Amino acid sequence: MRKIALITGATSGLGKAIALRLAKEGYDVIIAGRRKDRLEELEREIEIKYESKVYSLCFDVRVYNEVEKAIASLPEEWKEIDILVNNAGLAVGLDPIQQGVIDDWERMIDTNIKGLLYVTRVVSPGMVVRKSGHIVNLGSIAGKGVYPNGAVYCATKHAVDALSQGMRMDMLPYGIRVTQVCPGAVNTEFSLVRFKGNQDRADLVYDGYDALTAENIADAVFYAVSQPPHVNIQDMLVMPTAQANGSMFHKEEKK
Ligand code: NDP
Ligand code: 8X3
Repeated sequence: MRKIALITGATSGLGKAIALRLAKEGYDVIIAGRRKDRLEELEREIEIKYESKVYSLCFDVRVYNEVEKAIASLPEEWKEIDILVNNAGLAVGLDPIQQGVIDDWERMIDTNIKGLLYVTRVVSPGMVVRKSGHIVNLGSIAGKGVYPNGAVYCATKHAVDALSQGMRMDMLPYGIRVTQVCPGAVNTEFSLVRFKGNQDRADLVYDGYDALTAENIADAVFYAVSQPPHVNIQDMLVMPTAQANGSMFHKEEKK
């Protein structure tokens, strides 16, 4: 039977890997993000590699009207979304609270909390009517603990943890599964965004150990969505072997 997955933040990193993996596994995928050129590129890649159908939606998850308009614009044959992967998100800055940059805080809160809520608010009523669906939220190790200078990002991911639990309760009568996937460090554009384009500083985050790859997390998402209907993987914490928690890493000295 045909299954449709909507993946937010599909222009990079985890979202792109998840879209490719789900397309490879036979899901038709709706890929979303703000960068149109990257959506077009991914659309072409999926069309060349896989038989699955692909549809792009370009919108900013922080703007409710844009979210509503984009989802409403889906052609009839794309409207019944089976799987929503709430992946779009970011960290901006790494500062103590007393020096925090207000605009950084707003970008994180608006994207990671409000954006996830907006997309869920628009997509979930259809799942409720059909009494079926699966929502996968990208949490983080930052939602399980806190590390210095990261309080606001960590707070947004703690919110994702709480929202995942709440969604599970509210959608329980409708058989909708809610999974939270919480990665440790994954080598994507995440740190480049956090450090506002400073590539050297971003590279240091992944230096001296094997960080996770986006494909490792796509594996985890596929594992969750491919379980039989009576099985819900509620929460997955996936860490690099060399990372114990949000702030403890075992890094090898550079030779
Ligand atoms: P990337 O920076 O590589 O990708 C982030 C994606 O989010 C991009 O596709 C970007 O698309 C999208 N995005 C950001 N802001 C918006 C917005 N306002 N509207 C729509 N889309 C947006 O980072 P990752 O792939 O690493 O991050 C994906 C998720 O995984 C995030 O939620 C992150 O918090 C989480 N995570 C990441 C970890 C890591 O170490 N990398 C670890 C734990 C969790 P575009 O710019 O085109 O809009
Ligand atoms: C991203 C991982 O450790 O930078 O959520 O918070 S971390």
